[in-house]
Amino acid sequence: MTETYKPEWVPEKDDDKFACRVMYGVKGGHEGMPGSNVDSSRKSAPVIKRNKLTVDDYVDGIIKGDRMTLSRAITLIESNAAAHFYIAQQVIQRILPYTGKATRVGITGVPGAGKSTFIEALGNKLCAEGHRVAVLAVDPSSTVTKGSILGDKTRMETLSRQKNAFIRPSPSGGTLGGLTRKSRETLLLCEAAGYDTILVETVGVGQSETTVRSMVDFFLYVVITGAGDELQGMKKGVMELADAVLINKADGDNKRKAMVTRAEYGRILQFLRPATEKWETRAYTCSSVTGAGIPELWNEVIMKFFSQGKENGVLSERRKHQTLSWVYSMVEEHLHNLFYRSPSVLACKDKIETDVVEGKLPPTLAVQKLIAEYAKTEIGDYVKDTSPFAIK
Ligand SMILES: Nc1nc2c(ncn2[C@@H]2O[C@H](COP(=O)(O)OP(=O)(O)OP(=O)(O)O)[C@@H](O)[C@H]2O)c(=O)[nH]1
Ligand SMILES: [Mg+2]
Repeated sequence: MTETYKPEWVPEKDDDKFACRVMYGVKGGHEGMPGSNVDSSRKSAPVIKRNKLTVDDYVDGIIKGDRMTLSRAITLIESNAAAHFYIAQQVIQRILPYTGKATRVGITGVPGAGKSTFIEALGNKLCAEGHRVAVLAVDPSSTVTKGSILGDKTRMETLSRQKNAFIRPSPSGGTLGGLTRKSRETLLLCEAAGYDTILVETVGVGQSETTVRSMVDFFLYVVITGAGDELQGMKKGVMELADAVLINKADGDNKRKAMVTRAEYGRILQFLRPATEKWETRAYTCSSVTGAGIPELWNEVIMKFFSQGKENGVLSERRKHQTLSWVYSMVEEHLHNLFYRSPSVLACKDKIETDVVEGKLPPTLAVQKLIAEYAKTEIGDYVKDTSPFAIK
C-alpha cells in the first residue's frame, strides 16, 4: 500500500482561496531528504509525520531561536484552518513581550528592479557584522494563476547559507485574516526568535506596498534607470510612502545614467510630502552586484533615520499608530467576511442585485436592505458563532 499523508490543514475540497496543492513526493525521494533511501519502485516517498507541537513547544522553541520551530509556527499562521488559527493566536499572545526590538525595513520596486539582489547584498553585510537578519516577502498572490508573483526569485542563494539569516517566501492570502495579518504575525515571530533586522520585500503592485508600509519603520523604494521610468514615474503614490528612493544598478555603463536619474528623483521628491515626519526623503544610488553604495545607505541613511526617529519619538508614535490601525483593519476584514458569507445575505443577494440592475430598487435602498437582512439574523448569532473571533 502506498503511504500517503495528507496534512490536516488541507481543505477537503479544492478552494479558490487555497493557493497551493499538495503533491506526491518524487519517486525515490530527494537525496539527503527523508525517504531518499526507499525503494525507487514505490509510487511516492513516505512522508514522516511530525509530532504535533503544543503552544508551549512553539513558544519555547521560538524564544530559543530554533529555526525549525519558527518555520513551523509561521506555517501555522499561514494555515487557513480554523483549528490552527486558535493555536497560532495563543502563540502570538505569548511571544508578544519578546517582540518590537528589531529594525523593520520594507523594500518595494517594480519587478526586476533588483530588490532581492539588494537584500542579499545588504543581508550578507549585516550578517558579517553579527546581526541576525530575517527576510520576508509579501506577495499579492495572483487569483488567476493561484501562484505568487515573486515566485522562487526570493531564493537569495548566498544569504540563505548564512546561519544568521532566515528567509521565508511569502504566504498566500485567503480566509481568516488574509495576507496582512499573516505577514505581520510572521514578522512578530521572527522578532521573538531574536532576529534584530527584518527586511520585507514586496512587488510594487496592488495593495502590497501599503500593507508593507504599515508594518515597517523604514520604507525603501528601489528604482532603475532607462526603460520603465515612465511606469515608475506614474507611481507617485509609492514615492509618497518612501523614506528613501534607491536607484539600483548604478554600475558599468549605467552609472552615469543612474546619477542623472537620481537628480531627477531628487527634484520630484522636493515637491512631495515626506512619508515620515521630521525626515527628508532623498534619492541615492547603489549597485547590488558590486555592493557600491550599500554600506553608506545603511550606515549613513537608514541608521540615521533610526537614531533620529528614536530620539524625537517619531518611531514609537509610528509603531503605536500601526498597531491600532492593524486592529481596525482586522475588524474591517472580519466584518467584510461575516457579511459576504452570511447565509441570510446570500439568500437575498441575487434578488436584490437583479432589482438594482433592472432599475426597480435604488442602490441606497439596496444597501439598507442588505444590511438589515444581515443584522436581523447574524448579529445575534455572532456571539455563539464558531468563528475564530467569536466571543467565548
Ligand atoms: N548590473 C546590475 N544588475 C543587477 C543589480 N541588481 C540586480 N540586478 C539584476 O537584475 C535582475 C533582477 O534582480 P532581482 O533581484 O531578482 O529583482 P527583484 O526586484 O527582486 O525582482 P522581482 O522579485 O521579480 O520583483 C537580476 O538578473 C539581477 O542579477 C545591480 O545592481 N546591477
Ligand atoms: Mg525579488
